[in-house]
Amino acid sequence: MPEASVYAGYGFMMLVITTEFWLRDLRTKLSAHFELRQFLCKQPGGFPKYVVLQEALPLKLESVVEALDRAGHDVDTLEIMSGYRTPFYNEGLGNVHDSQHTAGTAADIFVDDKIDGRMDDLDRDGLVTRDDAIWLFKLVDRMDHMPAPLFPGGLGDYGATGAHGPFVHVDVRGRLARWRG
Ligand SMILES: [Ca+2]
Ligand SMILES: [Ca+2]
Ligand SMILES: [Zn+2]
Repeated sequence: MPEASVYAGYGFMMLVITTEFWLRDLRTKLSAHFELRQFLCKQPGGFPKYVVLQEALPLKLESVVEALDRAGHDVDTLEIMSGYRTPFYNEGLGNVHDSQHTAGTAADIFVDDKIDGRMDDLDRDGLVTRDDAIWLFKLVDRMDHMPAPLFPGGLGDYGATGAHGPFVHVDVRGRLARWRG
């Protein structure tokens, strides 16, 4: 038997993955476009690996995929730069606003259907810049402002640094929060 501990409640899951035997199981699909492995804490080092996840998060990301499709971007998934974070890892990053990640309610995402590890040119101006993160921000913002939105939450856009390209923070905290990264 693979060794893993599963704690599950209402719309909530926590996994402690203790052997490498579980690598193939990390490809388990949580929803049509997302696999379990995409949400794991990216804390460096080997096993155990951890993930805490609220069901609403992959469901919201599914609605982002749908909205992208309607906007003419047919994508297989979203790149999740950072999903769950252990409190230790999160503190090391120094991200105060991003405490949602420790609750399994947040993902830092970008669209990378033309797989090069960076955001795609969503606004089709020929460049990959912060404007593409802002384009994605506005897409999710419109979803959150629909009548009776399913998974309202926080939203922040971020420009590129030496470490990463432009991305957007999305969460399902249950109320709106907006910021510029
Ligand atoms: Ca890309
Ligand atoms: Ca662009
Ligand atoms: Zn974030």
